[in-house]
Amino acid sequence: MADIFDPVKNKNLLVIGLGKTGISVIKKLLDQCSSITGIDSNPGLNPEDAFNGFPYAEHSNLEILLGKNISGGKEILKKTDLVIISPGVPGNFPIIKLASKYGIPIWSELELAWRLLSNEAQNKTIAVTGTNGKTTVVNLIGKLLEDAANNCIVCGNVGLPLIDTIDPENADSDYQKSLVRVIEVSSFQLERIYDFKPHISVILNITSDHMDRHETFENYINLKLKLMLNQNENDWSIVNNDDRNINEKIKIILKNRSRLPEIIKFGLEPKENVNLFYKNNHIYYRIWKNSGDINIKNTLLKGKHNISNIMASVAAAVLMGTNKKSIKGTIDSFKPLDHRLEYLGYIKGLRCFNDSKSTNPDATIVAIDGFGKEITLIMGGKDKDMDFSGLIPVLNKKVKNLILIGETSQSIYKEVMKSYCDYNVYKCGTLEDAVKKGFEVAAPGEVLLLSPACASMDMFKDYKERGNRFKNLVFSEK
Ligand code: UMA
Repeated sequence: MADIFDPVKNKNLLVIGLGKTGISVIKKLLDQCSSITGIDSNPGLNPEDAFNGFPYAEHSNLEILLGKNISGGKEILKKTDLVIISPGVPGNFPIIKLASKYGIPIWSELELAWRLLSNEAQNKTIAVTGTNGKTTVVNLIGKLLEDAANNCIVCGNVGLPLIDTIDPENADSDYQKSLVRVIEVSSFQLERIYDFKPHISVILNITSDHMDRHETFENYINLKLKLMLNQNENDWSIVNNDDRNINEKIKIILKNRSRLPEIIKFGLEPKENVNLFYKNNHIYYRIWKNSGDINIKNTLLKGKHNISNIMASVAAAVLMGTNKKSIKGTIDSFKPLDHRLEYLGYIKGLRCFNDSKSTNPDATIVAIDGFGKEITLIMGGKDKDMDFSGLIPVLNKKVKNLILIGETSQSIYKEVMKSYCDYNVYKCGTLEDAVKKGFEVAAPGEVLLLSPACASMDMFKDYKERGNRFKNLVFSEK
């Protein structure tokens, strides 16, 4: 019987980035490879903390190198057969450029994990990408399948590397054989895929994000659509018919390829060419031999964008054989995730919401859409070279006070000042000051909303830490 580790057996690996991804890769492969060199440009990284109890020091075939200018690039690469790169590490990292020059294969963790999966397991994969809504959709699909008695695991960019779902010792167990992997996939992970081919791909929406990494919007769209490029007529691709960027690019892809997945389209309006649409609180679907409608009046997921997210998830569930009654039950009970327009309560006369997961302008546009002109909005964060021009005109309709924080506060301020603006604008050095200012300037009955439109890493570890800090600050005002 083939060993699942054949693609890496006895090879010399270079693992770049020692965060969640790199550490998971090393732990899984250390006993299979001749050697692993793990490098990270953070000189202050503590391997004891990173490996969290794993006896890494006992493995003589593991070398850890830390520091901004990791020396000996050429020397390391002389003995490297394969490079595994973490999603957060950009392609212009010096040793990556050198590895490319030497023709050494460079895989993302997604590609690596894919090659370790059996064909049977590969055929039970659902991969979801998009600028916004991915995490909600992977969790909803996971719940839809679980409630219909499937074994299922939600993984990927959501926080659990795909490689962690592989259990070589129990690969033949009924659980592993029946396991459906619902994978959240980011544009970073798609940069270095080659064979990765999910059985069902879901492409939710594409709007501007991560411009500091991908440079042009065109590059970003192309990367997102790589999710479906290896798929063939035995696979399915669920796509958003309302998204112009997806639609235009898919037309080109369909024209130029001979082997294509079956395309399932969802859209908010009833149209001839869509397989799922929304009307009067119902989702209507016509997917392969299945058709019907589901009343989603009771869903706790609010907003038009969430109707699209529900349609995408229903499509995946129907393709996996889930029945209508079970789907409705799950949609009725599924709770919005933390940090996505999460209602914190009526505090000191204000309705307070935490939307820390909004890490790009489009997510904030969607978040403020459901409110009237009543918002004190806390916005700003890490600078990703984002274009805020689409967001600025929307602020006039909804915002009474704009409170800016983080690296982008100056550039957003400049953009706002260039436009006509009828609301007050404040700049604050910390989130603490911003929340204080919010309670000071918002009028009773109005809304205090954190929806940053930017990533968090200029001030926080991640969006969760930012959201939790916001919640604590708001609750301490009670
Ligand atoms: N590092 C370098 N050199 C660099 C950049 C980073 O050495 O130039 C090192 C850092 O010092 C750090 C390590 O790389 O020690 C971090 O690697 P990483 O940034 O790839 O982070 P991981 O901990 O491996 O987490 C990654 C994803 N992070 C990113 O894509 C930035 C996580 O997504 C994901 O949950 C995890 O893998 C498991 O799959 C987070 C994310 O922010 C949530 N994703 C972006 C998003 O959703 O917008 C794409």
